[in-house]
Amino acid sequence: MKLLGSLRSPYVRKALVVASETELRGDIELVLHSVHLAAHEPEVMTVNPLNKLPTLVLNDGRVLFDSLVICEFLAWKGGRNDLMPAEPEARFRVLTRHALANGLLDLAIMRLVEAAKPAERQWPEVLAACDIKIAAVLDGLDADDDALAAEGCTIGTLALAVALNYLDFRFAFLEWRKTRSRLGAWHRDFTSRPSLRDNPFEDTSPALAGMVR
Ligand SMILES: N[C@@H](CCC(=O)N[C@@H](CS)C(=O)NCC(=O)O)C(=O)O
Repeated sequence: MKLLGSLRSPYVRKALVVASETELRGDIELVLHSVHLAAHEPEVMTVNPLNKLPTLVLNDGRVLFDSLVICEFLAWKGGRNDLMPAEPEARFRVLTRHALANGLLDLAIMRLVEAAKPAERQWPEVLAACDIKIAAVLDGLDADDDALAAEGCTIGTLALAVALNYLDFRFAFLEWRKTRSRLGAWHRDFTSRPSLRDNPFEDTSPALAGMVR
């Protein structure tokens, strides 16, 4: 299988982490691409007209996206039903946890893109609204740490661990742990998993350095 990806994309990292959890990482060739909302990458577009990473190309040519679909596929292929349970109550809980984590990532990326614009074209209301929503997500999770601990390791909690790591990677200035010690403690324990340690973010692109805030 080929995974079209980038080591600075949190959605790609989530797929790689799930690949490690399911012991399928060795079956995946990571093909690096650089994509941007304001451009398109012909090689990615050939298999995914949305131009999005991650995109998984199976050995028989079938193509899977987006990251949740890829994660579900890997959990199924790796026989890890616990990562995405079939029982409806557990399944909807995991899917909702995943939606919250992916929504947090969407807010972080939106903020990154807005902040990277020349100052005269930035929309300060968007930046402020992103900060309010990101804080609300984090406060809610901090208050709900018992449920988080009870969930164990699922596609939802793996996605959340990656999303919090992404805040550390791009938004260290937010210091999200400062007022959220319970969420911080959950994240510290959870990120000792080898799947998370073995698939770090990497960014060698100097062009992006200015996009951090
Ligand atoms: N909902 C998608 C989001 C993926 C996504 O937006 N990836 C970014 C990289 S971090 C991308 O490919 N952007 C290129 C573009 O929007 O053209 C998923 O979960 O896979």
